[in-house]
Amino acid sequence: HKRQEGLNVNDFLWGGATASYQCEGGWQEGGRVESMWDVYLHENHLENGDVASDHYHRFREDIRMMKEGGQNSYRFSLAWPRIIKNREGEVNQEGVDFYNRLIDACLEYGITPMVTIFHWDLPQYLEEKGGWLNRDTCVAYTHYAKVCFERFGDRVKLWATFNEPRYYTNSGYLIGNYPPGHQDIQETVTASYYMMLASAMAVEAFRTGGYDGQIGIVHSFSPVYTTDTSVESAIARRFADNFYNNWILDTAAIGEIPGDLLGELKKTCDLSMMTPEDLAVIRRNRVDYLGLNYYARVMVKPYESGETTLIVNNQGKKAKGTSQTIIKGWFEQVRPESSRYTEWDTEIFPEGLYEGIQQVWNKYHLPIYITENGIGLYEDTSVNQVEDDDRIEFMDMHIAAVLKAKEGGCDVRGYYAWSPFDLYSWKNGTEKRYGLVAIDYENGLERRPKKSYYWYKDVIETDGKHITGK
Ligand code: BGP
Repeated sequence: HKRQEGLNVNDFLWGGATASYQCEGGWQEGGRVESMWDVYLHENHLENGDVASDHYHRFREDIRMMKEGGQNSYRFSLAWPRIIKNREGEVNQEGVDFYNRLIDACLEYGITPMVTIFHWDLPQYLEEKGGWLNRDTCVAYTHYAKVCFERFGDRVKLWATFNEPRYYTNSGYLIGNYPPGHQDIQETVTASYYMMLASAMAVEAFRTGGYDGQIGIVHSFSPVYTTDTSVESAIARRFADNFYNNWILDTAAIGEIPGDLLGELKKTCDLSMMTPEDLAVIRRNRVDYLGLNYYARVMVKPYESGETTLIVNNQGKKAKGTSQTIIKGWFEQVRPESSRYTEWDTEIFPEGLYEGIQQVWNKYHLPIYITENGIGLYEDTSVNQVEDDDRIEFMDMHIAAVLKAKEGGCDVRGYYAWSPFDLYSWKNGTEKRYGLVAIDYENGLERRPKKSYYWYKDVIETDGKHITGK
């Protein structure tokens, strides 16, 4: 295999991030088995990722464009259903070969791969046995992670065990808008716990295997704000911070699930799956770095009334303004009216990234990568070049926040645009576009760089000199 040359490991990583299900396509090729997303989307007749961006066939072209766009790193995920064939854990060599080609292409172009082991595409054969509600999945995951370290660890030095366990379990088990589509608090707690346990088990396998490099976790980071400085608001903030962040970050970085959170959960949930042996695994296997995906902050106020309500806008402008979060007894989300919002109700608040990085750095003192940041927009991609000035403005403000935190002494080591090219945005389909490169889904999936692609290239080449922060 080819080795990477010419890249200083101390270089700040500027890249783009994707996820296997969202970009690869080729869902029945190369011995890939079904994932829970294939089954869920097919059965419900929803827009799917059968073809997606066809990265499975065009990854060379995509990576070449990253290189030509000045990027020096690519964050992507491995599809478990391509690598492990069945519950017995047999390896699919064709899947391994595919990722070998992809990793080699990165190295050929001087691009540092940052590899996510699990970004939501659980093999259906495991979902059928209860998926993340079943501890056996932790064992299967650890076997899969070991296969990845063995086969790719000679060239991959930056690993993430999971992408956004909080978002995954919330969507799949609490809100119910993502597979498996349940709405159950107990299941949410069980699945979240098992994912964090699996993460720690993979970290342990990484350490005992003596692999070279760093292993971390990627979190959907929502720094919490309150409307005032009352005691009630401070309590609501703590509840919200436990709900959104601490459950993942404390567990991964300190090795401890917050005690006050466990105390609350214990009132209504069965926590007997948290055995002393497994809690010890969590405790002794902390991550090397934290990956933060930042889209927006969350502002909360004390809980007043109503049932637990979680409404996510997966319909864009058709449902603008309908998003809502109430966690009964804990907090209610507030929508700051003076703020700007995307068509999918995401607040635009770059200050939250600056303050959030500081909070995370001060609390955990671990290296930080901004593993995702970007804006979903409706775009007409039939033109020669999409003039995505809104994306440029968004990225400018957020990169300014990252650089300011870095200059202020936080150990931030990289920034990844979500996403280097257009891809399938889960339940939002392909009309919610994030890419720096447009994909013309109607015309043979042709790739055409948007204005932001050239803008990002200039940012990287000038080390952010032209960033305005406005
Ligand atoms: C993160 C996920 C990504 C990606 C991104 C944008 O939560 O890690 O997979 O999809 O958010 O979100 P969405 O596609 O829902 O707009």
